[in-house]
Amino acid sequence: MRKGLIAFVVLAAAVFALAATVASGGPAVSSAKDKNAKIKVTARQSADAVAKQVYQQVSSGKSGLASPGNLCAIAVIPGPAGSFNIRFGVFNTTAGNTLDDLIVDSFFALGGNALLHESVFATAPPPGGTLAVEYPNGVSGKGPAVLSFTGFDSLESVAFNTDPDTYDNPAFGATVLDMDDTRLEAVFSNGLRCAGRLVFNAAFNASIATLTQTSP
Ligand SMILES: [Ca+2]
Ligand SMILES: [Ca+2]
Repeated sequence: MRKGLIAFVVLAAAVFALAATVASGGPAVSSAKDKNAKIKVTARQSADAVAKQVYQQVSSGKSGLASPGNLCAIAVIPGPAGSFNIRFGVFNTTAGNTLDDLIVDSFFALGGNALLHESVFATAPPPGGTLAVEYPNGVSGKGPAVLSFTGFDSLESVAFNTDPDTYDNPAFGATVLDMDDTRLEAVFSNGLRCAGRLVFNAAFNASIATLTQTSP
């Protein structure tokens, strides 16, 4: 009798564990409730159009956000501040360098509490070039996103979405404002290195990072 009970408990525990494994089965299930992962095509397209407008105004120098001298790139996430559509537009503003690698690090985002990027999706490569997601690629990301490009020439752009989460909640809905203080690092041809951080700009209704030269 007692053996039977123990066998039942062990079996029940095994069934429960299996059910829990299936229920938490990776990004597909966790992202089903994640507002950063459910972005309509039309929302992405309008974000890309807004990002381009912001880029044109910021790169003209009239906004005062960037002086064209040592500006290397501009990254834009269109608002509003409470939007869950974390769609980046990144623009190469150099005079002749290709942008080869981009690192998006949100460790200081969410008011210093850190965001990690579970996935990168809906990518748009530069015209005539390629975009590769180096990390996270096929795994649930646990930190920064890393992208590499070919043919990302001056005055061209790329676009992509990420799904930012917290370290204890893989379905966390991060807003555009939560992304503030995300650091972007860009590696260009000929040894040029540039970095900048995202700050939500109410006048543009967008989060903007101006990447300026750090090396040489
Ligand atoms: Ca999320
Ligand atoms: Ca997620």
